[in-house]
Amino acid sequence: MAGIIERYRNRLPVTGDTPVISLEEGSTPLIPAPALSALLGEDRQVFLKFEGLNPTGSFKDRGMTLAVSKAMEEGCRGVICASTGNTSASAAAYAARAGVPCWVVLPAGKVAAGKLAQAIVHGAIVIPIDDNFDIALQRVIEIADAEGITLVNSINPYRIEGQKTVAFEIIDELGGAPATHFLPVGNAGNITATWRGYSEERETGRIQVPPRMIGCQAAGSAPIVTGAVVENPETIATAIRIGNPASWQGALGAIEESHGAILAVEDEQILAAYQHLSTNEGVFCEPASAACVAGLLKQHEAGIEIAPAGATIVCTLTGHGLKDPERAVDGTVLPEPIGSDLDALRRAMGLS
Ligand code: AN7
Repeated sequence: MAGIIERYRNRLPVTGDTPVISLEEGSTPLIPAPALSALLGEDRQVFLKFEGLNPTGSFKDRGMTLAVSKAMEEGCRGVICASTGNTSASAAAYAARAGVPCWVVLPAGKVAAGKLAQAIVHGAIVIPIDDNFDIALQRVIEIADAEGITLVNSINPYRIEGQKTVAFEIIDELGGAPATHFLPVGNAGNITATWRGYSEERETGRIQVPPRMIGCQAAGSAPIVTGAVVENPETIATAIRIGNPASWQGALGAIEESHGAILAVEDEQILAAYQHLSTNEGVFCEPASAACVAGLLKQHEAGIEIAPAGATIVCTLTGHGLKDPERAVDGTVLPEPIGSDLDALRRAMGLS
């Protein structure tokens, strides 16, 4: 399967001269979630758009293929980003593919192990700073501008353009738009991009009514919910530990135009949703991704109708669970090794 540039070439700002730097991103599965569907009842169908199955394990690849391809077309000398982890993993991989240097500026100690490993293995120059993501983003904007290095955070317009393709795929798959679309919100690029994708499909006439967009922020990092910058954002969902989202206006536009909402979910609710997905649906996403399912469960528990009976609901699971193995294991201690005789195995299995 081709990557998103080839699949949606006529919908993206590319020409025959654009070198396509692709790892065959996109075309991710839309997985039915029977346990969540049963919970909502009345034949509502919940689907998980599992963006964790992109080449670097997150939705960022959709935007990065376009951002890096355009950077190469424009003759860039390298790429730079600030990141809570996934952008850096993706930037490092696409820069490696393109053969240009990549600098990543990260909040020290706040990036999940798998993401850091990816940036390192792809040869990025990793610069941890003693500050949070919001400060890191301000700094890389200044450096990129002064040094003529291409910024590949989502304020790069090609990132949003690439990421809008997730909506095209969902419509391709469902044959129409879902009634409601839940997704986690950090820097707010993805809600902006997904909404743009649906809006464009309304203009082409392929859908008549786009979904209500429901953004979910972690309660300790919920500036769009509270309407104020959070100076010291905190959450176990480190990917969305962001206090001053760059695409704040884009998020507000998506929520308003779609008659959607922006919700705050507590870390406990995020972890409960993460557990639900892994143990009941068999889908392993990272904590930030589970925030959107936490939002769905929170609304359901509050008696809010998520979608009409018989309607379709999509949750974007933005990143793979293997990104953050420490969270997955979280203090679990394996039993002491036993002898390999069958009796011992039967006892350990609880069969005798
Ligand atoms: C798994 O990597 O901001 O609202 O620097 O990694 O578009 O920012 C990651 C964000 C959701 C939020 N889920 O998306 C970064 C970064 C996962 C993420 C988000 C991120 P945006």
